[in-house]
Amino acid sequence: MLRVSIAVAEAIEHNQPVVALESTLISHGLPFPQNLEVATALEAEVRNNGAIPATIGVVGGVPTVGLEAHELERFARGGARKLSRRDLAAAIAQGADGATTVAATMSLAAAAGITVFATGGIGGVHRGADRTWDVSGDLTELARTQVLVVCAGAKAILDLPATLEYLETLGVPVFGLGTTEFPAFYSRSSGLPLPALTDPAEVARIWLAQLRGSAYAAPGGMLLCVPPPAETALDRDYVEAAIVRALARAEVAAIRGPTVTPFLLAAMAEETSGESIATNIALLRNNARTAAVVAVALQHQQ
Ligand code: PSU
Ligand code: MN
Repeated sequence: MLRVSIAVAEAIEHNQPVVALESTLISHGLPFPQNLEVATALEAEVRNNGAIPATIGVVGGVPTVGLEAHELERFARGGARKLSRRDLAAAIAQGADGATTVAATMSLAAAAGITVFATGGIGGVHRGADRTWDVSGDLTELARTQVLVVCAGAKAILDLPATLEYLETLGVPVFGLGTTEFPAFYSRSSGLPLPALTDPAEVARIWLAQLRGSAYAAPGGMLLCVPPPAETALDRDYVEAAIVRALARAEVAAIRGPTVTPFLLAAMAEETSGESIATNIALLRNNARTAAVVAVALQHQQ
């Protein structure tokens, strides 16, 4: 069973632009109460740019597309599991609250008929993955599920060149909007080149071609990378030094599996005296705005 809120169901039925939003960044990516403010702000950004927001999560075992305000608060206060695709079945069967990652959000968005989704940074290939095999399920989901993901690249705590290589192997198209480089989440540049687009209408045209071509040539999703806003973006060398310290802490604490990303995000906040959180929030808002603009352009072309 999939519960779709009335507002979202009506928008889908009337072919209005809808933007999916994830809930892991609320429950496991940012501290309370900023996370609740952000959850509400992202929905407002989507609305103010002409689309309907659909924040996705599993509420008491029910996969839900379009969380209500009191549910956003419940997720922000903590206690929800972190659900990637493989965790959905257990959360449903056990009646649990679960915050969905990019992978799980994509699969529920697609099930509801939503094809545009905004997040912060996707999961990817972790540094040291040649030892740990830690590669986010977000990448495999992008290969099989038809959702356009708008992000600020992959989180900089990851191995960015390896993440791009992996996306190429999986056949996932990756573009920069207003940039010729893969953004590094907290910083605007990574030195890794991307094909650049400048116009959201062009993004929509390419995404539509991928959607329509899925039957014969191009199944799966697409990644649109938007650099973090210049005002809050952090210097690359400064971020890199903080990442090295955060990774060392994760190593000492022997963090493994799904807790790695939340641990590193919290450690980054400490290592940058909270600056990483301000950047994270600014880029999330920017991505929500961009996704709404693309969703509107997509609707005009359909
Ligand atoms: N982007 C953010 N904050 C987050 C995440 C992304 O700005 O907390 C989450 C996303 O939900 C992403 C997840 O799917 O981290 C990746 O986790 P993992 O590496 O364990 O797959
Ligand atoms: Mn992982």
